Amino acid sequence: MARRIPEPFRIKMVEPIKQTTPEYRRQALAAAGWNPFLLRGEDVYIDLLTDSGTGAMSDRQWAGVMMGDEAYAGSRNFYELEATVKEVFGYAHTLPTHQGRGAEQILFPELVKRCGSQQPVFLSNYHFDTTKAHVEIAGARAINVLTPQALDTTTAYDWKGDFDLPRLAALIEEHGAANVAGLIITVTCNSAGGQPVSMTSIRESAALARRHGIPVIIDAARFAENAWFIQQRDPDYASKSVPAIVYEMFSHGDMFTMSAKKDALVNIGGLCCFKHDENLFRSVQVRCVAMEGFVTYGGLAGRDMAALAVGLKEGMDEGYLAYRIGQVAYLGDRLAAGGIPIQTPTGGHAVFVDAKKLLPHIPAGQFPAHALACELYLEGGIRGVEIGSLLLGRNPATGEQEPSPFELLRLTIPRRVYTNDHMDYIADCLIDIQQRASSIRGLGFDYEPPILRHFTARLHPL
Ligand code: PLI
Repeated sequence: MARRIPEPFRIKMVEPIKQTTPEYRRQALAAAGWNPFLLRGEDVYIDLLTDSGTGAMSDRQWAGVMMGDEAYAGSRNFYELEATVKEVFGYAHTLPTHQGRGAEQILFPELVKRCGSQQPVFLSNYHFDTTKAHVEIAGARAINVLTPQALDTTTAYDWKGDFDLPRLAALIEEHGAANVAGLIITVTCNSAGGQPVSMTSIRESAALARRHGIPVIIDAARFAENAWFIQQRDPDYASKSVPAIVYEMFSHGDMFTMSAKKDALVNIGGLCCFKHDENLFRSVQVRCVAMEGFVTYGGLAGRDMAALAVGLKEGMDEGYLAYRIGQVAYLGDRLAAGGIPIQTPTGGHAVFVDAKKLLPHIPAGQFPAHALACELYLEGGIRGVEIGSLLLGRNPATGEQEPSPFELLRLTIPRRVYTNDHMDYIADCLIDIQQRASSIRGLGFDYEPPILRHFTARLHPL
């Protein structure tokens, strides 16, 4: 077995986390309506709800925080951030935003306006939930064009974040290029399991869009993890550095939106950046002032921008990335060795457990992955998140619950927060649960909100 990569840092400050008893957890979960989203964070021992804004900042980032320039306009930290964006991505124009969805809300309406179509669409390998929401709020439709290889969790494939390129070409023909407001390349592809997009898919999808005059947007939340996968898996890039691969990836885009809460290693922040297009930048700036904040802070404090500028570079450190993605892979390997079905290979930021396979006796309408999430909390105080039928919701036309193609439990690993011993504990808990899998029950609703129900629904075991 390959030697595990240990943490490339030592710990300078610790945050105690509460250890609870099974009885305490049962009461806490019942009070939360059997919905881990409604638990108090302090009742969770290991929190794997998301990798967004949950990472640990470095001493250099905290030093940056102390150097915050809180000028309303023209903060020094903005100019440092803008210079870092130019260096890392080669993009001329930078707007800070409060987080990823802040960038989406100021950019997409301008792209729709510019497209001028009555039936605008965006095409993406896969739109993240908020990305889809902002596409729809801007009056467009969000269409996913993911490689079919991603749907088969049991068969390993290196590039499960890729576009289905023939289908992308067909969709551009079908809708007419004039109706396509943008091509969104999501790196890595979160919804497919944190799976990477190959340089070939980035290059060819962007070239196809460019031939049709369609703007190319990169959803850059996990840009560094994607570049690391390219370096590891594509022999043409084995000798290139991660920063060089990042630069090349972004050379294929016209603009990017970024939730900096992931690979840029900050607790809050986002970016909306443009390679050349000054006109578009100017019109998005106007929206930024109205919705996010003045153009040199966009909803962030000066100190947040300082930490972000440092984090953009730290997130590309190859020693860190080898450990980071190695830790996720280690958890996946331990689970797979214990017989737990997972999406293979593991992605950059999370392990996705296939609850449809682990709990085949629970039908989609009784939410097997959510039942597994509850059981994992009861077992070990660990909080994961369901990506399945509960998240999918009902068909708005028929009101029927339709089964989701996936019933997954996402175990999302925050960056630089938990040790490899924590990974062993998570694996041990899930392997113990597997012994009693057939006794786990599905859930029914006590309260079902009409939209985005997974956040606030209240349920009970059947
Ligand atoms: O949560 P925001 O607003 O900073 O970012 C939205 C967002 C955009 N794109 C992608 C690929 C995301 O993964 C994303 C947020 N992801 C969250 C919150 C997650 O838990 O995966």
